[in-house]
Amino acid sequence: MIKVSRFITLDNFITKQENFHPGASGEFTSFMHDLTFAVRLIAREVRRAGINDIIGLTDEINVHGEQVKKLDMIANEIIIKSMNHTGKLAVMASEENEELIQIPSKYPKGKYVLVFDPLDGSSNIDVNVTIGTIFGLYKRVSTGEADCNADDVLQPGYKQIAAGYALYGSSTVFVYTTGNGVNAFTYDPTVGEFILSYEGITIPDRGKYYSTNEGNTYKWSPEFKKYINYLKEKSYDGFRPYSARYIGSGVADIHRTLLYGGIFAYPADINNPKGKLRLVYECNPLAMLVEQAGGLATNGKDRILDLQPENIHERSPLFLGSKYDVEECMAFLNGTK
Ligand code: P6P
Repeated sequence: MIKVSRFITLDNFITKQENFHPGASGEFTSFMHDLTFAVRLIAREVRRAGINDIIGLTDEINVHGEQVKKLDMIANEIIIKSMNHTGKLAVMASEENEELIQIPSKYPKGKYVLVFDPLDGSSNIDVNVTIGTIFGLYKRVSTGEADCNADDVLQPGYKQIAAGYALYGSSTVFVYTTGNGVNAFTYDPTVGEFILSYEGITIPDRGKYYSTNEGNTYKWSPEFKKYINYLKEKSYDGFRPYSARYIGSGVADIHRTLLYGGIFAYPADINNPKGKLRLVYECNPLAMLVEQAGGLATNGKDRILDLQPENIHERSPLFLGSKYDVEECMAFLNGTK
């Protein structure tokens, strides 16, 4: 799906975007160059995973008690080592690290705070399903040369100055926003550049797809069960019954939702009272992208981007996608429909 009126590389696009930000120092441009370098290194490892035989479980257990596949660790290390010496970041937080990732004292600190999930959807690595990297970027709030503190990463999502993801699928696609719309770039390894492939992504006001794990149906609230059953009913409104689409790799499911519309939902359930997805480095970046594309993202009650995180790895229920679909889902959840 190529929707562009011009051929332009990501580096040139970002540089031109500086015009939207008077007084831009070029530091964000440099940050994005460093980040997309890390993405290209991760893409190389993902593509070689089967050949390198690095697939398979390690004996490592991550902060959530889940066995970490080697590729998660490699992606995490690639991002940390690509970003910690650039002088652009003051601190980082990753799904794979229980604590904040401070900038080594031998490197200069910068003004940005990076939060990321290095390889989301990792349970799909062995079956060659699309996986991805998710990131959010904030301005540092602490001051001075001392180590940064949790306040720097526990900022509400509306304070993000940039957010995006990289998809490692049939091609490597980089999607991001700085608050001026959403653009996608596809990596062309023959020229070694990310090239603009979709300019100004806008999510349809309503879609025909719902994306949720129906294996959890018995654990859902009666209201959400009622909503999903409603979507499956025959009707003559030209939309219902919706089609089910669920890969189990959040970035892939949400990328499709962004382009085709509909709703992605990972609700709270009897086992996960706060849902499964992580607020800081999954829900907030994805919520910024979907809102910038004209959609909505809520936790079932409140706007995701307005939530005040209490800890780095906290979870949140997530309902995001087309405006009409999210609003209709909320009406079922609050009992008005
Ligand atoms: P379930 C992947 O592990 C992930 O964090 C998201 O990428 C994905 O949307 C979700 O979990 C899938 O969870 O419980 O449906 O397998």
